[in-house]
Amino acid sequence: MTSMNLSISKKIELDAVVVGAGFSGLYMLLTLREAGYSVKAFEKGEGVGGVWYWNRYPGARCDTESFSYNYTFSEELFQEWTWTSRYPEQPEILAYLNYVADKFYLRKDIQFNTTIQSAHYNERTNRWDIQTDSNQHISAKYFISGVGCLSASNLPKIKGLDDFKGKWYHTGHWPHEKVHFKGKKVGIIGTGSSGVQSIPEIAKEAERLFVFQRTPQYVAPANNYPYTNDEMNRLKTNFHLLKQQMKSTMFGMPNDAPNKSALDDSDEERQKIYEEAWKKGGFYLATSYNDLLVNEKSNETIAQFFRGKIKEIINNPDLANALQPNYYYGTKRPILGTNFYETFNRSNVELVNLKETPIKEIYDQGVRTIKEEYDLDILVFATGYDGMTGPLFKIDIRGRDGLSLKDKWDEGASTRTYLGLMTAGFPNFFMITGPESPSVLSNMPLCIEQHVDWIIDCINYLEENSFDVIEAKREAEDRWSQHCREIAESTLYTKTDSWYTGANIKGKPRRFLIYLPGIGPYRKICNDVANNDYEGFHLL
Ligand code: N01
Repeated sequence: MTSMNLSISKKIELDAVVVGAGFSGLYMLLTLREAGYSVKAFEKGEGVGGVWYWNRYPGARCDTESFSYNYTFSEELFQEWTWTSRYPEQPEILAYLNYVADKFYLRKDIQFNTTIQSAHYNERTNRWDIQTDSNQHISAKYFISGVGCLSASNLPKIKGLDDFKGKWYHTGHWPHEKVHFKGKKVGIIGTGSSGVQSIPEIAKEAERLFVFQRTPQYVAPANNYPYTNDEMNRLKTNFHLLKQQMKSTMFGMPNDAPNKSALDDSDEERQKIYEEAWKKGGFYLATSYNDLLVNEKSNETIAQFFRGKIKEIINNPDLANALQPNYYYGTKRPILGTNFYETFNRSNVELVNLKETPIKEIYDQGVRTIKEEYDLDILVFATGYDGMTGPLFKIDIRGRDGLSLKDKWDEGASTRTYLGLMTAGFPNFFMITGPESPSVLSNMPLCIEQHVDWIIDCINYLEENSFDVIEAKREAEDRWSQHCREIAESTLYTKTDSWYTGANIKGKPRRFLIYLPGIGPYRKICNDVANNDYEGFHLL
């Protein structure tokens, strides 16, 4: 192992560099340090938190239930932390991650306000040469990405934004100070998870709110509520059981979808199940049956259920029609909301249907569609992210022969990884929740823990057996990528334009980059690979 040398020159020698101080970076840093390696995490923000540091928009909260949206590696930590409600708000998650950073003394090994600009593999030394924006040069044996899947924001190139005289914000880079909407005319573009959460909150304050909607969405009620002490105590008492259940399911939640098709039930039975799930709120609707995402007819049953609910909630029939979704339910990320549809009944809220009247441009006073001008004081972009590969491409990562990750993955639709953990030609470079891992379709903290545990075991194995290098074999990654693709193509996911497929980013190769069977089955595959002397990897 090498020792840290921060003071003598700008060249720092480390065993490992971790990018980011969100859920991934914090836990990776902790495990590496506890195993005795010299390691430093580099974080662009001023504090820990990753996406939860940046996403401070009104209404921002997680839609995974609190008790499962946390680390499970430490029972002590689980017992110490008390969540206040079913879905944690952004400030509460940020407070949790700060608590974790303090509890495990992580800050001393994190350099904040620092962006990793490049990481180049040096074939002569078998190490990564890493450069930061504060002109530091670091040499590390292991380069580990904890950049997350949704940290590269997508600001659509709409003509005229520079001319806009009002203020504009992207939900993914919200200011730290409160944005005041009172008395303001506000426009918001986008009705994905971020838009759906912020629209009702902004509407409560703004004088007028114009919602620019391109695709109507299926929004299930979150049904948030405060936890009682009894409920929290019950969850804490059941820590081991919960952890065991979460580790084995597809989504990393304590319960899975029942082994039943939506078409097995009569219309009445199905309606009853959907009604109950709607009342419970959360992802219960999405997991009502096991074939909603593979069978068009089953999917249509739940799509119709949503359309009926929207008609019940919305007072104006034309408006209800404009809010009717018509893509396959669940093939864009299922959305949970609180009073989302109800907000359109407010007199200060207007839906602008971009399917009928697309945005032409932004002008100095607001947004111009092909039909009308909307004068605005504030414009909010809830327009999402260049998912999965976007955050990695922000760093100039180069492997063998100087090949950049971007060039390797961008040519055609050729993003290829082995297990979503590594990619051929980039030795000792690990990705936490990388493309082609279960990531965003399973419970993220749980996926992160699984990846980090696998990576630390792998590094220990390499060190104990005096290997300099681990690298994915090309045939192994070809097989894995094809396996991921075949599974995706047997579902309805690939039939819809979404950030899952990269279709939201102009010019991005269309490719579904998530391992669909989920974290439970994936964990077993990764363990088998490791137990089989890291089958599919070169160890040199
Ligand atoms: O982004 P999105 P998001 N003109 O890509 C529209 C996670 N997350 O930030 O559907 C007009 O989902 C776009 O329209 P369309 C979660 O995984 C979680 O909301 O492409 N509209 C869409 O309506 C989520 O899936 C939480 O037609 C344009 C919206 O912008 C992911 O982050 C909270 C446009 C983008 O929706 C991303 O969610 C927040 C244009 N040029 C986020 N470009 C929770 O845990 C884009 N749009 C609750």
